Amino acid sequence: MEIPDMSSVSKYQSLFDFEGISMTHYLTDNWEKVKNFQARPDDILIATYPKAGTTWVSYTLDLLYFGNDAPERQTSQPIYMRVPFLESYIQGIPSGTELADNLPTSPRLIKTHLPVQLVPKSFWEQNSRIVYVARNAKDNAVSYFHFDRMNMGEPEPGDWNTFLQTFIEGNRVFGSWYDHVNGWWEKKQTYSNLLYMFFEDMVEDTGREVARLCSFLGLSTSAEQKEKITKGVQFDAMKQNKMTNYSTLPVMDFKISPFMRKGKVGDWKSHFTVAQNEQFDEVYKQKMKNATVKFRTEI
Ligand code: PPS
Repeated sequence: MEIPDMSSVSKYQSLFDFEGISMTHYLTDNWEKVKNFQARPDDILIATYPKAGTTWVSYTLDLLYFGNDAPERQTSQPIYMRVPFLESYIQGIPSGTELADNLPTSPRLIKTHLPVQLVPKSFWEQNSRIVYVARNAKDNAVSYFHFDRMNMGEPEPGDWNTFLQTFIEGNRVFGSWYDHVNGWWEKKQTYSNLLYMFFEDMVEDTGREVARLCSFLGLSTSAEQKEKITKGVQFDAMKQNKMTNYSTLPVMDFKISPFMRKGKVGDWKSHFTVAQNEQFDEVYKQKMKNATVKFRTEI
């Protein structure tokens, strides 16, 4: 595959308020097309707050649907081309809407990090299936910090403490983690074609979660196939796999941090100081006081 030229992508993107959410231009400059995107009834939207397990679930779904197709798909097409990032509009690769419009597959697998209220309305009108993945706030924050260090299209994170404070304030790209996970959780109460998954469950028992996905999607994948897929989507396998580890996307500097970094539950313990943890827990209690969604910070 051709390595995209992304040399003009700049780290010095400032965040601005977009419909009440902190965003950068790379994610809003194509907004008319995103807003008017035509979803199809068989589309599957993979929605997450950034760094919650998007790539993991995207690749799992890709294997479930297309794992037995022409081998070139698995060997020469990176995951970000197979599963377009809907709102992405970044130099060097086609926009998310363009890629999605031109996907030859059925179903189309489409990725988004949008909070629920900004999802193009055609997904709801078409009753498309949606898989939402959530990850506990502490690990999510740590993963996001390292991503903002290594991704030249993301705003500077500053040091860990500076990053953490902006994360708590909801001032990172795609806004507040708290609003994101709660907004999607509430949607699940009224929209039955939404499966709400947790990163921690995937780590605890990937095979069980693959089976859950199959049952939600009405797939009659054989036990043997499910087992093969469960193996293929393990952290080490995906880290080695050039098509899933993002090493083909030059906007990321793996010398700073790899995309497939640790893939663990509880890595926050090696980042949070005692004081940061106490402050975080205090704010969490406040922000999540009316929330019914529950997270595990260790398994
Ligand atoms: S992105 O940029 O928002 O699309 O990133 P996303 O894919 O949502 O999240 C990246 C984190 O998910 C981890 N990951 C995995 N963990 C365990 N097993 C598998 N197979 C796996 N695939 C991706 C990845 O390592 C990032 O988490 P951290 O904690 O940084 O390692």
